[in-house]
Amino acid sequence: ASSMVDFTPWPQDLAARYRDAGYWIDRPLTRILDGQLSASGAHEAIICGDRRFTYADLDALSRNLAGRLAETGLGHGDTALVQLPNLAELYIVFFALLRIGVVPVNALFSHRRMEMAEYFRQVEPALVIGSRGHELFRDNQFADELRGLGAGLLLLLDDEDPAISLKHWLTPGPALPENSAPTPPHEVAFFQLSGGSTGTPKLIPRTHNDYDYSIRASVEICGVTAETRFLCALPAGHNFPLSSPGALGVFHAGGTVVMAPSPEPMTCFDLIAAERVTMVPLVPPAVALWLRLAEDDPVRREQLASLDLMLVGGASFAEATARRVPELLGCRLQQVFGMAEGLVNYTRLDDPPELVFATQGRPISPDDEVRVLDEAGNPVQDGTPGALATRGPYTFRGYYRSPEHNARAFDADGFYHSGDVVVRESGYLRVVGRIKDQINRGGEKIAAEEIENLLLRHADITHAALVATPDAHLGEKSCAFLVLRDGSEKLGPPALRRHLLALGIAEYKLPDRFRFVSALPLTAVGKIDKRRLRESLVNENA
Ligand code: J2J
Repeated sequence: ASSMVDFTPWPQDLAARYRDAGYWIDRPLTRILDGQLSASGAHEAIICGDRRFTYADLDALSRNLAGRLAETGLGHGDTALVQLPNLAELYIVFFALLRIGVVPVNALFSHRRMEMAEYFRQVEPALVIGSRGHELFRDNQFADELRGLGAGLLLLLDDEDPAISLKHWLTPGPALPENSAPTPPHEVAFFQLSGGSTGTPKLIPRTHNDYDYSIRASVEICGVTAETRFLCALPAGHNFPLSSPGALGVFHAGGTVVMAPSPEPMTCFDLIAAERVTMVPLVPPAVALWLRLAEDDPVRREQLASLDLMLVGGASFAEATARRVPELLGCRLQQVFGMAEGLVNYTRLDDPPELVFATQGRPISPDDEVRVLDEAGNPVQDGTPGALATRGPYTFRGYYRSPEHNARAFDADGFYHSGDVVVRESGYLRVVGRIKDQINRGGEKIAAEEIENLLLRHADITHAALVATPDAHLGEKSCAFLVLRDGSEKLGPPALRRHLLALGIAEYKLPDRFRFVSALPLTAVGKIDKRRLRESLVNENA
């Protein structure tokens, strides 16, 4: 194959501007590793359980895999669907695929059959890499299905059979062919996952140029250095722990990434103490758990002595909680408001406390253009809430193969409308609401329409609406309002959960609550009145 993976390019004038300003350096993302080899090949890049990988190891292993994959004929124009847990292999595979110009999607480990099948359908991967530790690949059924659908090669971490064992494919083999290379820097390097608000999960093509800029700039803003010891406890493929400044930012600076299986505080505190971790990105519910453990147990709190900086983002973070971070955890706080589509905002390390605690920061780049718009699409005054629209040197220009959705998500000037409601003051943003039909369950995003469609596949359900309901721990939980067919048996939550799980959705997408109603309220224009549904839940709790 020698075609390219399609994407919507930036207009020429903007692309020229981003190059002139030095944002786009026309080098592939693999330069992040190449840069470390001469100076610090022996330095530790990744600590993963009792395994330690130097930069030289990371380079050699990714080259081993790249060489073997290239030998099978994989290269430009090919895509890969990858689903790995928080292990060093996730980065090794990522760099291996980048090296030979195979464009990967990193599915989350929490994704199940529905999400995996959907990503598979969209990118038609020639290669699938999964793990026997995941329910989907425990037996051979799903793997055989994917082979039948055209996955020419399927590798599984820890398989017995060397022919398909990722561990075996990482051992030295055929050398990387001279002519194999990453995709051109202005083309797609990999796909990021969209949190989504539509019926099917959308993919975000990210180019080397745009992603690399967001990483280099984030490294500056977050003060990442070769001394940084970064704890990756969020799902490693997610945009936040990957790039804001993320593991890739740490590799760029020559620091060390310490893998954790989850943000669960007991394990993380032990790892921080043992590996002298200095930096960690977290979502707000995890911060709350960390605060509780540190508060309850002074011995535990001492384990955090090396921790210098906590980045918090992904969902609304209450100011009162933010203020407790330095006090109780003894580290600095940096708020992050980012999106896999591009735009990332940070509070700055030298910002005064009122900005650090009460805002979600300002954009990375002087060339991030941000508009805050009223319902008619006109700019609002500073201090007034409005819908966020943005374009810039690392904000994408179109979802993969989604012309209809792109027509709605982008305006005539190429600004991406994120669906967030923000207030801007002196350039700093606060996230105050949302107009997209999405539930943000502690940083995990749920597209209401996706779940409603799946609920409606149940023979006894005639109408379904999924809305957010406030939750003390997660910030938001989901509630499904259902109208049942006349005369149908009463359906209980367990049966409904079984229905959804059988369809194969990730567990975080299961509605936390169900409410059965005789009809859904409608707005004047006949749409489901979700505001009223949300209000009825709040009143219920009062
Ligand atoms: C409120 N809402 C926030 C915040 C994101 C860094 C950090 C986070 C993400 C991320 C990311 C928020 N306060 N601080 O990609 O690089 C909500 C908004 C936003 C959506 C994006 C990164 N930080 N959000 O969360 O693609 O609604 O990226 O549009 O998963 O999360 O979600 P996602």
